[in-house]
Amino acid sequence: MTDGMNELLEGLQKGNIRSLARLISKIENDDPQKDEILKTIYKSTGKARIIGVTGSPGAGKSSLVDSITAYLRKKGDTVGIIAVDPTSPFSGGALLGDRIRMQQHAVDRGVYIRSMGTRGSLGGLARTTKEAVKLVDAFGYDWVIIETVGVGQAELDVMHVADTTLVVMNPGAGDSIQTIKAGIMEIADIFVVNKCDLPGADRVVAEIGQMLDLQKGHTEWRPPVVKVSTLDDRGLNDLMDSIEAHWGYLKADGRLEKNRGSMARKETLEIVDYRWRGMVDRHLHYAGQASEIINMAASGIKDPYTAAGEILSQVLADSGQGEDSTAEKGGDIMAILESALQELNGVEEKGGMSEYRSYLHGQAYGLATALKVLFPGPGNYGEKAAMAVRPVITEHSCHCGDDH
Ligand SMILES: Nc1nc2c(ncn2[C@@H]2O[C@H](COP(=O)(O)OP(=O)(O)O)[C@@H](O)[C@H]2O)c(=O)[nH]1
Ligand SMILES: [Mg+2]
Repeated sequence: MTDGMNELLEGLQKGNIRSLARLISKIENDDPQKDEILKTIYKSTGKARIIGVTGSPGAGKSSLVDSITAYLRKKGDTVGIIAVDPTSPFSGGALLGDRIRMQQHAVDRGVYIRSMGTRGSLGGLARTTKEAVKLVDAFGYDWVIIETVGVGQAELDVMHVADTTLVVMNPGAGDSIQTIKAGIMEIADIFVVNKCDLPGADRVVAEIGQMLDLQKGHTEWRPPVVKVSTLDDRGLNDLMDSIEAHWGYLKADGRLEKNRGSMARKETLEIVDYRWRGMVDRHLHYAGQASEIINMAASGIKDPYTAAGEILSQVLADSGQGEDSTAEKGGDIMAILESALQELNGVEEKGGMSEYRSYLHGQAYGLATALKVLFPGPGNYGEKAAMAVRPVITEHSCHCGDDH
């Protein structure tokens, strides 16, 4: 780690906001020391309460975050905000935004607002945002609020790091329940019907209620539906009460630890995935055996299956210390696969979270395929992997099948 970087990390510990901002920029720009940064700060994370706010553009997410922040500041809590919403920056039209901006201008060190640029993040928006949340958490803010537009997989993925996720809706036809994506419904811990000063709020509340009645899996926590208007903050106290109630629910029976543990597990798999892909990319990028093999596949000299197998062997051999360690790596990959399957089991038991589930499916298949190619033959890892994923395959196809 360079001296400059150590200085920044010290600054972070001492509560220097400029250090925090510069570290987030380094993460966004995929700095070579990024992994080291995240490794160093990890032990300081886990203290902040993380709130996710998602919903359609214009639903009033930024305004709501403003209101929540003002509420929390009045209590003396500090708040870091990560906004992934390029269409509606905090400097935009939100009325009450002025309140926070004024505080900021008065050097309110208790609030930090960061917009994540969709351009800047080389490492993928979801990952970069999650990493920024870690930095803000490590900095020591009591709360981290993440705002994303609920449009794509990346935005949904970000919401998994939140302890409590608010889905913001509005009165009116344009935001009718039918138009809301299933994935968003699944991640909601609390529904906020914002702009309840406009007509039709009760109808939306009723529609959400009906939808919740139809859904299974809310036996333990049925997401409350709270009417709010950020114009005069009516309903804000109810919302904050609901957030507290959800926190109480999480704290009971170790759910919070379990959720965060499952996040760390998912994160580990993502890092393995990403580093593994990086290793493969590096091999394919530079002239050498791997890039020659892929060229042979391109020109039809080798079939893609053989070529893939050879490339994987090549990458493993280069990354390790010869053949002995290849066998060890088989064990390592097998362990990761087992951990993915275990996670998958847990997720399936809980129901819901279909996006995460299919992510884990993909992960398991990818690892099993790698093992089959690298360690073929009876009794080897390939066979073990095939057996390990078999129940998942059967169960998965059952979900998709007709009437089993
Ligand atoms: N009538 C009404 N308008 C609101 C309310 N909250 C936000 N708005 C307006 O809705 C627009 C979008 O708000 P914004 O917070 O930027 O939405 P975002 O895109 O979801 O972040 C702005 O013009 C706000 O002034 C509300 O409670 N009632
Ligand atoms: Mg916004």
